[in-house]
Amino acid sequence: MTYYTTARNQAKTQNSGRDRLFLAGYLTLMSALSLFVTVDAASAFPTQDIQVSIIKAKAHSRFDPRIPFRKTHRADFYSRVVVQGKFLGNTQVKSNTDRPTFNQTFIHKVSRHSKFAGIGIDLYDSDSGSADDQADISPGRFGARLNLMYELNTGKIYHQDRQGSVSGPKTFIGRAGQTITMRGDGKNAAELTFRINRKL
Ligand SMILES: [Ca+2]
Ligand SMILES: [Ca+2]
Repeated sequence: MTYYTTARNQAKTQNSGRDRLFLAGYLTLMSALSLFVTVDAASAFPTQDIQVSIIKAKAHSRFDPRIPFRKTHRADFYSRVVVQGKFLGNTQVKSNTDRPTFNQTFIHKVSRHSKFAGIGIDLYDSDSGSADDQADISPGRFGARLNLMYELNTGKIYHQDRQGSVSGPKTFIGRAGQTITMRGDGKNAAELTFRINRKL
């Protein structure tokens, strides 16, 4: 009985210690959050949301070896999105289909003081047991990645064959809100349909 009481008291002491620890952690978190909010509100830079929607893809080459009576030769596509050098995420992998539909949107805030935002879209064929193959969705001589330049104040979208400076060669391909399809012409050719929206 005595032992039980002692054990219970010990438990009580431990609990209040844990409560204090929890409270300290909570306060640290709250002050960190308030700091974050303060900094965000204090920065007078207006931002613009850039929304990159990966709609669908289509294979124009075979990505996996053919095995009789199986559909495994079809591609296992997923796409990855980078805006202004920041990796925003991957879509889901759509296994064994050469015409996957993704309909996934990635959002990135950019300062409206920037004139252009660089957007990179990759399409990969997932492979188990070896490195994933990159599909070519960029027309032109260079690279498989789709390098885009998005002009913030006009909503114009440009393709750059080779990722380079803003002043480098670029081709106008459409505007914000339009559904755009780009097709690669090299090894592992495929096409990707996407849309870029902006929320002011
Ligand atoms: Ca496959
Ligand atoms: Ca595969």
